[in-house]
Amino acid sequence: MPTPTDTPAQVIGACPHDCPDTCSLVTTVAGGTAIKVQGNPAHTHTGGVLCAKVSKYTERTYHAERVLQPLKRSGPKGSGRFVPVSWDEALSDIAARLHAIARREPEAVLPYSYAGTMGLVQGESMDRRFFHQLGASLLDRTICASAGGEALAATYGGKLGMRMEFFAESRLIIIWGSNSIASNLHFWRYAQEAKRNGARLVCIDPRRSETAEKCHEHLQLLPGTDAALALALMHELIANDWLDHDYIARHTLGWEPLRARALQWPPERAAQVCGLPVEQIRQLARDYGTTTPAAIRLNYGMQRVRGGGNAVRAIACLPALVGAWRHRAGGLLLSSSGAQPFARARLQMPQLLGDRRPRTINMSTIGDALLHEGGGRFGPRIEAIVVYNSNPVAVAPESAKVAAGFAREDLFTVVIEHFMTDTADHADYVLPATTQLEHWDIHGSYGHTDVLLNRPAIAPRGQARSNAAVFRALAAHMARHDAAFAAPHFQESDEALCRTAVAQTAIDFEELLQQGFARIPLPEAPFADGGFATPSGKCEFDSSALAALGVNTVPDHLPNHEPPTDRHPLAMISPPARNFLNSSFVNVASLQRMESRPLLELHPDDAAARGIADGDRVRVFNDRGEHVCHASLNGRARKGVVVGLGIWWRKLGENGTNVNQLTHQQLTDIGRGPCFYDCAVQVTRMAG
Ligand SMILES: Nc1nc2c(c(=O)[nH]1)N[C@H]1C(S)=C(S)[C@@H](COP(=O)(O)OP(=O)(O)OC[C@H]3O[C@@H](n4cnc5c(=O)[nH]c(N)nc54)[C@H](O)[C@@H]3O)O[C@H]1N2
Ligand SMILES: Nc1nc2c(c(=O)[nH]1)N[C@H]1C(S)=C(S)[C@@H](COP(=O)(O)OP(=O)(O)OC[C@H]3O[C@@H](n4cnc5c(=O)[nH]c(N)nc54)[C@H](O)[C@@H]3O)O[C@H]1N2
Ligand code: SF4
Ligand SMILES: [Mo]
Repeated sequence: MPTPTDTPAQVIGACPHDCPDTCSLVTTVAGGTAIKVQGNPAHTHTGGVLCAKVSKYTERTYHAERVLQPLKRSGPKGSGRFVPVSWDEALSDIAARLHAIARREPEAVLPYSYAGTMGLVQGESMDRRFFHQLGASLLDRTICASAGGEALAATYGGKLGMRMEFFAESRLIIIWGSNSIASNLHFWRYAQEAKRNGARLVCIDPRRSETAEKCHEHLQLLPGTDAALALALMHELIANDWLDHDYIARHTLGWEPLRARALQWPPERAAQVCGLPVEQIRQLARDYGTTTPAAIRLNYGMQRVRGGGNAVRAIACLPALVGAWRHRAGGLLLSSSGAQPFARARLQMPQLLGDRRPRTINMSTIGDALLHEGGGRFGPRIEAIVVYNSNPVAVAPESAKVAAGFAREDLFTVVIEHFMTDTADHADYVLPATTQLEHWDIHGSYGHTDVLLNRPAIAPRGQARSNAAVFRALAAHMARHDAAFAAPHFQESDEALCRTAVAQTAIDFEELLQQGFARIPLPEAPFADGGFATPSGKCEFDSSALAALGVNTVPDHLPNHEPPTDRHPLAMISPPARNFLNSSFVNVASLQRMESRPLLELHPDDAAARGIADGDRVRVFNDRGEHVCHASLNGRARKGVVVGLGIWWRKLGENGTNVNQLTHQQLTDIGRGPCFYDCAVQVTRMAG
């Protein structure tokens, strides 16, 4: 840790946010205060550039509303009334409460965390050890990527794909279900380089996003119809024999059934389902079948629908059909996280469970789980929940139920946070967490393939503690009730945990200490000569692993759970706003100003049919609830689809809701994921 000094020092860190770019940060510190956070020019993928959000990281860190001391609830649940208490008082009481529940029914305790920080130490180390020792319920962390992730694993054997940097050499780039400019800015820089070298850029997205408008071609399809489009592309590849027969024969499994499936999808049929001009589909097939190298940047935006897993599988088959994998600038990238070398089991210590096998709760149905809906399916009622790195009351689907669950007076709730989020408002105890400038951590990426170290740049603000420090201290208090918590693995420091994460891997910790990042040694073209990590060693068009799960083994188009109806005739998607990171940064004034207020983008025809003008107050509703916001006729929404940009805090919404008031808890075909973009609504104009 740097000692306070008047000479500015520069500390190398890593961006902690749930973003595929995992930038290397340089924080300038003077007199113990962080002055500014910039992109590290020495790190190739960062290239000295940060997004607008993290450029404001000091504004977030020194925010006047940071929680800087432990707080105890003093009013009714959800009232947001708290009084300060000492760490010792808070932790003694929390340990006693958790112990009392756990000695009777350990599964009644539930940890709830996601990717507020992606760091291994602050995200999945001491916390996991603590809950494993307790025997608490396990959490199925499905809220973002599990449909696509498991679909990709069924097809390729893991979350692997093209290296991000080689997109710069591609001749055709299909950006599929991703607003790269908003959510993957450093990939967009490579795509721009390719464009300058003559590459064609195509975007597939129901919304005319910032990215779509900068591509040569935009296929503005209906949400949840990507598999139909992919199958029609295959149909055309077959019909015109734009196939790499040698690659198919040597490196794929199940070509005959996939071929039969694709032949059921002539472009005319897909055009109807997708709401696209048939010629646009034919043109894309021609481009894809005749351009080498061709690359697909698939992202998680398109898998938040019922058939999201099948859609990812259908798209993931395309590169093998044309042999795109033969070239390092060809293939597909959804996630590169499978390349991370970390010793996760050494951090999380699942062996602390012993022979206990706790039930697993799906985080995407936390509303039902807390309300104990589904009865026996969930087992014992959840009596205590410990939330960190997540804001479920704002981000989980069907939030009326999530909020009602968190409002249960009999639920003991601990929230470790930077701010009084919608979730923290419902806590019994709020514990102050450090930000990335204040703690150690180590990071992999799901976009590029480097490992980064985050060094603390400043001392913790107020009484804030890192997540790992909180769980160390909690374990020490638990040890008064249960000696198992006195074991040395509950005392490992944050810096030591960083070393444990890369112990016995190809990553040299000294290199990380010196320059802040290190490269994972990897082949340039992962599947040039096959070598898929599937059971067959091939790209599995037909997946035996899925057969065991009762899922169709050859990808197909599955219609949405909620197709539009007469009562709810508009499909709603709710992708992230550019200047927020999920529900993080929503309270940073300069960024909030850029996003103005909760908006619903509508197509001018859909607006006119409802007498709605730009800026009007509107009521968006379905049978689950209503959300009040303002109409935006900015030309981004297609007919029949509305876009509610996320994810505002509920308490900042006009009627105390956000878009998740409207979303439902049904799950994806593969991976048990949420279906945020598979949602039907109606919209009306409101007075005033
Ligand atoms: N600025 C910013 N960056 C972020 C985030 C953020 O909140 N803000 N969130 C981060 C996180 S957690 C994640 S998971 C990633 C997500 O990264 P991406 O998956 O790239 O997500 P988005 O940028 O939301 O892009 C999703 C796009 O998919 C479109 N879409 C919606 N439904 C469909 C569909 O059915 N088919 C197709 N083809 N497209 C569809 C949306 O209109 C949107 O433009 O981004 C990360 N980066
Ligand atoms: N309608 C709709 N809903 C969505 C989505 C959507 O596109 N549409 N996107 C979904 C996706 S992709 C995702 S990934 C989820 C994201 O959901 P979450 O993972 O819950 O992400 P955030 O909303 O950013 O909340 C993270 C919280 O962690 C806190 N935090 C950050 N760092 C630390 C730390 O070091 N310690 C502690 N204790 N806390 C910390 C932050 O202050 C923040 O409040 O939301 C999902 N919800
Ligand atoms: S949010 Fe993404 S683009 Fe922004 S600094 Fe972090 S890693 Fe880089
Ligand atoms: Mo996500």
